[in-house]
Amino acid sequence: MTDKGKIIETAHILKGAQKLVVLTGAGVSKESGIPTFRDALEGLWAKFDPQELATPQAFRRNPKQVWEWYTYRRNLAAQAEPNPGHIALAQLEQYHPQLVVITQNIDDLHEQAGSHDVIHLHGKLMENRCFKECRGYPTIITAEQIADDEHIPPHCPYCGEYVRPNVVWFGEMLPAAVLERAQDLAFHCDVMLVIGTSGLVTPAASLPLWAKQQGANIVEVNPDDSMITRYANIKLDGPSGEIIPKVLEAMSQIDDT
Ligand code: BV8
Repeated sequence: MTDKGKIIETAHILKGAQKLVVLTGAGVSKESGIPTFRDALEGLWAKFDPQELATPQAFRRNPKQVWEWYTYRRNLAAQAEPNPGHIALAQLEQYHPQLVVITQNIDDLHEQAGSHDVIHLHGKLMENRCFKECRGYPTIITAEQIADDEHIPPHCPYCGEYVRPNVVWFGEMLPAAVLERAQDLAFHCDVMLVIGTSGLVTPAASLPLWAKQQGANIVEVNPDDSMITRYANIKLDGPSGEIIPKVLEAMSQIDDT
């Protein structure tokens, strides 16, 4: 099937979905200038392997290095704008007002683009919490609370321990309520649109598989193949910033009469 044919078929599938769910990974933010993890292993972060640094062990071993890595990523994210892929995903809400975007990303570009219900499986880059959870999980520490703290990383204003980014590191459990909601959506959707993920990290990568196993239609958008490609019903090859707007355009051309 031609790319144009796949775009039109995808438009019909998304428009006709009863319960559409979206799952995104780092690829959806690449055209906003935020390197993906795959890039990171070769690219900007070549000297920092995310799987090494994004762990509680790395933070215990070298809290300053880990904190500064997140500061670098926060500065990147602060300069990033939602790209046409994020914006088109938000426009999907005109057809599916209750649309949920489940993301592995810790940036807030989906929210900035206008998506109203975003589940962050792996936390939020711009939030911080006490490393020791001194007031329960999560003990959120606001920017104001540490504004005058010169330490790197800053110290928890309640207990004096280190402050850490409010993200899920490798080897850490995802917040139970977050994972339960994402799983419930995967178990009950009839279409899952999977964008910009290599499908390597679990349990996030299991969501499209669970959706497939309960009969959902899996539509994947990715310039490369991923762990999801082998069971996707449709694979749209290309960058999401190009592909998703084309799908939205095709949806608007569908005559509902
Ligand atoms: C857990 C937040 C229970 C932090 C992230 C052995 C020992 C210990 C653990 C494990 C183990 N084996 C497996 C595990 C479990 C582990 C895991 O999956 N490891 C992997 C590496 C094998 N998972 C966990 O630890 C999770 N917790 O399982 O708890 C447990 C506990 C203890 C022990 C066992 C189990 C927690 C995982 C969460 C980690 N935190 N992020 C931070 O960001 O700093 S993960 C992080 O990496 C991202 O959030 C994301 O999930 C992942 C990167 O994946 P992608 O988003 O897919 O990005 P990637 O770069 O890989 O791919 C980009 C894609 O985009 C590519 O396909 C590319 O082609 C495409 N693309 C490129 N350009 C575009 C594009 N697509 C569209 N448009 C474009 N323009």
